[in-house]
Amino acid sequence: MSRPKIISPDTQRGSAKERTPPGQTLTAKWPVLHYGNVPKVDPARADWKLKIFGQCDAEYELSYADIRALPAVDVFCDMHCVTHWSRLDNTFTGVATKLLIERARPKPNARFVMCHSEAGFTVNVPLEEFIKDDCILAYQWEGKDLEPDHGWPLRGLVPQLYLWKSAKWLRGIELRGTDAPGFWEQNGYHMHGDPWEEERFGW
Ligand SMILES: Nc1nc2c(c(=O)[nH]1)N[C@H]1C(S)=C(S)[C@@H](COP(=O)(O)O)O[C@H]1N2
Ligand SMILES: [Mo]
Repeated sequence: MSRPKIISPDTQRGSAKERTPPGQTLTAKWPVLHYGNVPKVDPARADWKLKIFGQCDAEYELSYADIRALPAVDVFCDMHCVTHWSRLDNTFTGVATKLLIERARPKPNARFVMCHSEAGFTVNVPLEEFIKDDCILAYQWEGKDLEPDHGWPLRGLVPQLYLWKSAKWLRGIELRGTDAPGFWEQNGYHMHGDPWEEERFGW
């Protein structure tokens, strides 16, 4: 079955050098970064749900099987970590955030999302940016299921922002009328996190 392939706009900036934001160095490996331990997650358990809630008219939950049965897309994108590494030419597979968010029918005042992960990790993203065509909830990388270290069974993917905005081990998306700092933002990271503007730290 052939899936739609979405080309992340930042991959079209030109040469590898032109695709590398200021202050970043390219790596061929995919480093692992997160706070705390890798959670043990069994998405086949009945209590594993992805919840879409908050400022919307139709809150809902999905099981992991529900998510894997939804239409999938491939996203070709670059990753930029605030710790100064970037990795070009990645293909992730997952479900379009736009499809998931629209189904919840956001209220007109919904302008931000807070992603909620295992163990209480959170990250904030403007709603408009979270539902861009190349933003997905990903379960595969290069055609294989994600490794637990990288967020299996499900992670956010927001390629136009620093990688800390891509929550691993995702369990919920909250629609909000106001912005609020997530875990790393409370620890000094930028509220927005655009790598091209070097929005690394501070609000
Ligand atoms: N749940 C969770 N997701 C997270 C984090 C975390 O601490 N917990 N760290 C973020 C940070 S700081 C980075 S750089 C990326 C790293 O993703 P990777 O380990 O797959 O490279 O995950 C992000 N997602
Ligand atoms: Mo990070």
